[in-house]
Amino acid sequence: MTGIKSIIKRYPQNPILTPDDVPYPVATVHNAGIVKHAGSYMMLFRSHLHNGRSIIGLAKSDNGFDFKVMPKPFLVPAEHGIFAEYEEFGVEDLRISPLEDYYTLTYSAYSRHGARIALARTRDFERVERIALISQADMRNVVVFPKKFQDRYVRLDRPHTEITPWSIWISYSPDLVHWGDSRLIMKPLQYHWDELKVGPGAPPFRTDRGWLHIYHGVFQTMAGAVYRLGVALHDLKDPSTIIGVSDQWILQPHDPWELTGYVPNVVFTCGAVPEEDGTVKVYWGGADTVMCVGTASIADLVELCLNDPRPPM
Ligand code: BMA
Repeated sequence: MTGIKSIIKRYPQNPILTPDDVPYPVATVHNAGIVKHAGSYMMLFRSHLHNGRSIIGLAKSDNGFDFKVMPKPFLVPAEHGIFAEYEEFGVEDLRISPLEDYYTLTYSAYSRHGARIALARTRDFERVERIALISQADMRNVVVFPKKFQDRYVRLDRPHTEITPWSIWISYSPDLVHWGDSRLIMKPLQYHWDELKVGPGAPPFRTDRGWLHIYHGVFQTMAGAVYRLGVALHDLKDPSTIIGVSDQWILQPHDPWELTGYVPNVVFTCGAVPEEDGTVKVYWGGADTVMCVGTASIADLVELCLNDPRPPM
């Protein structure tokens, strides 16, 4: 039914988290950042409240498949100061990058002024400290590499513009707060599964051959947009150089909870966990309503980027 060899093997007990698993009232559970911390999988997932605005919850697991949601939300819109002004309409699609002594958290802050990116950090998934708003509007989908390159932090992001197709850019920072030297590095490809837009997905992780980045791509159909996942490989020393982008998607909506829900035909990732056995657990929101997981061989994903590439631009 998927039409291509399934690169990501879906966990048979998907979905792994639904609104019913959350001990406070929510309409959805999706687009979660995830990381392994002190032997546990920590998942920071997005939920729509019943007023249509989003907050971030925390779920924990020992095996990456069975998650328990904590009784209280992890991050809700700030009530004071500059963050309150820009988070008024909600916080969305959080990514987690282990960086030095902290986990760096990047998320979309929504307000009457548009969508922009906020950066926060946590050490223990109990206390969270907001650091800075790191973009203007209109920006979403910021992922930070889990390492510095020549003393600078590096991020991928996706500005909105009507002038060029929605594409992936790279930027650099000495301190995680001030960003610059921005360049466009990857664009949607015309008449291709990701022709409408591409955007960063999970924070990239290191492989022997390069940094592997699982991104999302969108195709417009007569029945609306379809969100799928793809994969790109970035140079180990210079992440602005893309070594290869798989021509094929690696996941498309297929299961009933991916085909219908809050937004139909969506698989959308904000997190993946590489494991020591050479596999990666990829986490995605199904139809913006539930959380799912699947497993892929890292070597297979790398091979797709190297052996079956499409041009990055
Ligand atoms: C994007 C973002 C995601 C969402 C996706 C599909 O623009 O809003 O949070 O999962 O659309 O609705």
